[in-house]
Amino acid sequence: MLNRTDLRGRVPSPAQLRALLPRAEMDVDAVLHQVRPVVDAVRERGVDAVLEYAERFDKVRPERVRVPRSECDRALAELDPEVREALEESIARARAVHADQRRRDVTTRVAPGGTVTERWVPVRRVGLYAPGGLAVYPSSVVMNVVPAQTAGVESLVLCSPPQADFGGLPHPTTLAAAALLGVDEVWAVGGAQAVALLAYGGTDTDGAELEPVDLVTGPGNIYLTAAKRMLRGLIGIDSEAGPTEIAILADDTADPVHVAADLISQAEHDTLAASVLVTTSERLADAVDEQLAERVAATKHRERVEQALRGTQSGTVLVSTLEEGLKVVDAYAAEHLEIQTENAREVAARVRNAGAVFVGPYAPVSLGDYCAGSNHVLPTGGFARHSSGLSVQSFLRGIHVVDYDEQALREVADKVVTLANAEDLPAHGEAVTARLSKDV
Ligand code: HSO
Ligand code: ZN
Repeated sequence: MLNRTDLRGRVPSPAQLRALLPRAEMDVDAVLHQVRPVVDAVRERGVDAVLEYAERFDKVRPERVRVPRSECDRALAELDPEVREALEESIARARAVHADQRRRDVTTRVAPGGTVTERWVPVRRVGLYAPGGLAVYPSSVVMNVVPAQTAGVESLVLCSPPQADFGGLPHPTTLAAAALLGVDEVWAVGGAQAVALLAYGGTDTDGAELEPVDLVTGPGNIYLTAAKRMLRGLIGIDSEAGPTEIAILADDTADPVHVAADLISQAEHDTLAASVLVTTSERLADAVDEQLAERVAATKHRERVEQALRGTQSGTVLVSTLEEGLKVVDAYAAEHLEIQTENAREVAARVRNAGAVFVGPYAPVSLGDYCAGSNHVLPTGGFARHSSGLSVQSFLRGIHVVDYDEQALREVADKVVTLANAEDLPAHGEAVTARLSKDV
């Protein structure tokens, strides 16, 4: 069922491997020209433009864009109690993990009287985006809100598209998740308009103000991504999210049922999703193919899954050794990487590039999607080679605070002057000597 590439005994260079394991194409630049007029209109006409686009794209024109707090409370009261309990578990675990990961300020005494402190300061105001329509992901609301709150972001606003089926409000599960998390500013706006409104701010039909934000995070469609790319600089953004990916490094100790189930689980997201098996065992590869045929036939989103698994972005790679397998998965740099091998922990410790690593037979990616405590907003498209997933860190800036007294400055003054002169920037040196004119 999966395309097969046999690299046994001939694993090529990382660059060649990347060509052998192509990503699905998502050409954000190609839609920039469609998104620019939307961004310009929201900048010039604010909420009026937002409402026009709601009519055009979401097929509903809400009376106002800001969602009253009472609507979030109502959505929470009406939420299925089992879903509520599961969301609460997800939130509690994510909070525990993220709280431990908040960095502490560090002060280094460089010389007597001279210190540099790295002070971690939260971004003041953040806009979080939750997609609507087909993709209603309360779990992604959790994964964006929890690290922001843990970082100490004091002002959070959630945007999600208005839904015709819900009277122009965002999806009720999204509203309920916001209420559970204690986010009380929610606006019903989607797509590129949402990013523009968050960046420029605006005034609602009833006079409510949306104050511009400093940073926007959260997944969305290609138009939202294009708006983020366009407005980056005026606002900060998280990394651009592409279609989801799972890679599994497995040997013949892996259970083909687990492997197949996990490959299907992420293929369920999107026809462009990538499911990649890297294995030392041809026997396992065959057994996984058999399992896939059986399970895909019975899965709810069969067509989508089939298309994703048959796409050139998915496949099986045969390797001779786990060593070679590690080279392949490192070159690929998957969003999610499962290690289903003997001594999985040791193998996992040797992975260099992955958004998140799932170790052994009892850590499927879907555990991480909802309830492991880890974050599920992870780098796709090979970005794991240079970037991390969303974390508390994404909402903090490290500010270096330089604190030297006279003696400490005096001691290093000649070095500063020398370097300043070497760069032909003598005024830099003079800023030091002017303070120490007595005897430098
Ligand atoms: N696997 C997705 C996250 C998600 N899964 C949300 C289910 N809901 C990207 O990491
Ligand atoms: Zn998922």
